[in-house]
Amino acid sequence: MTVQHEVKTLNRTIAGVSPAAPVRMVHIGLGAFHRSHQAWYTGQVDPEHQWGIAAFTGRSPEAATTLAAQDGLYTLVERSDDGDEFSIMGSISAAYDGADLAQLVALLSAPDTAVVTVTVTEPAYHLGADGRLNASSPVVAADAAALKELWAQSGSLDVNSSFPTLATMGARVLLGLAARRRADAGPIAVVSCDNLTSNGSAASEAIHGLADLVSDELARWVADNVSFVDTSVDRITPRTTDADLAAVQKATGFDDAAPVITEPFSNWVLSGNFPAGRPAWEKAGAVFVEDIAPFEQRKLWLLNGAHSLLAYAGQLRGLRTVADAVGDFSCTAELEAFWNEASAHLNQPGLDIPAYRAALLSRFRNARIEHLLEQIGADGSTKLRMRAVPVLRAERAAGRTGEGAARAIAAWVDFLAHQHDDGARPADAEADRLVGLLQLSGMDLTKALVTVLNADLGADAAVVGLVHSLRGSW
Ligand code: CS2
Repeated sequence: MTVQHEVKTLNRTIAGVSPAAPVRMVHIGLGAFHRSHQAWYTGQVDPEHQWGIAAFTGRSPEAATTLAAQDGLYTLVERSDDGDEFSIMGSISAAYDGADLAQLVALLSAPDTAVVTVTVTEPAYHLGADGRLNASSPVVAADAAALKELWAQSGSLDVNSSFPTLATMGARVLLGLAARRRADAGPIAVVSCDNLTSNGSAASEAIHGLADLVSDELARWVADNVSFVDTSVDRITPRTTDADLAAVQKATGFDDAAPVITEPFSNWVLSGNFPAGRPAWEKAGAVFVEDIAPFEQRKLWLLNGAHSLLAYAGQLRGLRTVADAVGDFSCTAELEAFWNEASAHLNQPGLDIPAYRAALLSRFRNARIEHLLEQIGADGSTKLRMRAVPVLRAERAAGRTGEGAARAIAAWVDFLAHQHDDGARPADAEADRLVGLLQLSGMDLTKALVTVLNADLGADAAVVGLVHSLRGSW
């Protein structure tokens, strides 16, 4: 006999979750990763309910509409080899459409708002291969012009009446910061939680770099009042599927339209100041360090670098998930070769690379986490710049070929070429440029795509020759 359970609406009253905490943090980029990571850490360490999060979407408003309808609540499913654990998370106090600049301005003008966290994905910082703000990108140029005009009209980005349309994270946050300056609401921390090299500097480039284009006075205020914190963030969070929605409803009885699936593991390393305070994230295991570089490199090269290699080499071999790829002999051999190269440049004490690699392999093998290679393969042009290029360069500087890292690049080139032959457009923020280059073939194509990642490497005939020789070996 099947017992029919009544499905309950998910809200704070019915779920018995405390009322929403007052907002002290603003988040930009309301996706699954924010909810499995920063929102989870905050929920773990805030028993007095002092640190509510107001989360804004990055692009479409959809995630905010869904979450707002459930009072900001969602189920976090921690999925291990042994089973699932379900918890209802309440640290998000409010969810808004990222285009709702009036809300953003109001919250950033409030002295109680102490922290802005950001997860908008790598390309959304609009930085060039040199790490500087790409001021000639049409969206950046349009946002800079809109802010400049507003500044010229009001002398302070006074936006009481009408708001401009701003597309980029940098411009939206800058508008909010300008309002904070006008309100004299004090200093604040901006915390990038995206997988970028020196993500604090990247956020500074995206925001402060734009302020430089708008007004010297505003740029000075940002320099004096905004602390850009560097972080290394880690928690594998695949896309939620329909089957997950059904499993959550079955296990909890709640009709949750936005659950998040994640692994039990999580890690957060931070470096920088919080001039207006912060939640005690260290109580949930976050680590504060002076020098983030070694931790960031360990994570970006060993975890993310491996992910990108597996994403392309795995899909070229017809594989679907990370767990499938680490079950494939050729993929794991390539993975180990890449890891050996990267590890040679991770020598700082305390990194414990052998244990880190072993733990990564078992995380990747968690077959209950359906982490799609296709999802990881998106935006390769930005990701490989930080995941494979630094290892290749370090290997060559040490007098070696860097074949392991070059193979990740070769896999990307072949993957793009195959996709193009099938008539599919690359899932990449630089798709237009890539489509143009994919008209080329042979060594010309290899050289052009290596140049997209790094101009010096593209000009190095030995590197281009090596990458080219590794193509087609899947
Ligand atoms: C992945 C990351 O999609 C990707 O590019 O490499 O999202 C990865 O799963 C996370 O950084 C894990 O912490």
